[in-house]
Amino acid sequence: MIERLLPVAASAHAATLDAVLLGIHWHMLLIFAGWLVLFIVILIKFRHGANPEPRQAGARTRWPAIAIGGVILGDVLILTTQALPAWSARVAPPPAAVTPIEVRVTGEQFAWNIHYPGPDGIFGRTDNTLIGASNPVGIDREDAAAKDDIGLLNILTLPVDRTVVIRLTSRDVVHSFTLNEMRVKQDAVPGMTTRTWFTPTVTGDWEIACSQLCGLGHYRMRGELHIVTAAGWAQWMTDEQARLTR
Ligand SMILES: [Cu+2]
Repeated sequence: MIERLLPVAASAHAATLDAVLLGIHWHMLLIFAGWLVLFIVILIKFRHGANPEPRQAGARTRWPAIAIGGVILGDVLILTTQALPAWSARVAPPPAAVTPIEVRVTGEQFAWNIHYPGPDGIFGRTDNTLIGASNPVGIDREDAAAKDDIGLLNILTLPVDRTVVIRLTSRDVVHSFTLNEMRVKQDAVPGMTTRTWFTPTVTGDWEIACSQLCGLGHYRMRGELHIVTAAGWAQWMTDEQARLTR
């Protein structure tokens, strides 16, 4: 039921993260209900009418310690069985057996600059002095490896069922690259390259969002995420290559 409140889960690791989220919320709900019951019991049991003389001694049973111990145990269980394994899987590199597609994403106020290596899979040289309206990532077309590179503003097109590694950085301030449906959120930090990876499992058209308040235009720092079929991606690549040679 609660799953329906979340964006569609469209990546291979989404179910794991959703399970952590749900586990934490059920735990919180249990604690909330427990406190509520305790609060009502205390209101009734220790009302003035039944206790004309105040008792200074405090708790005489072990129940408070048991209850707090139970909460701590629940926290430790969620951490060790769900949260830490899920986190370590997310920060580890993708499995060595897969050949991922690599894409570079550079955040700036207020856009996402996306650099695809093209069919050769090699990122060509980039030069910041070449950055312009038609060349958002400053691809140097003189470089042999750069001839087939694709630089797009705010458009991330990827094939379904292929692992993607995103190399992230920023040109100005800290941004946060967010693909809700992929359950991906990673800071883009100037002067530093961070990595995030995922495997889309569903085709669809969604949004790239920035989850870090990064300036007055933060609200419009929005890109497009298109997850297409393998054939659709091959076609997209052909179309982009045709645009390059035109
Ligand atoms: Cu931003």
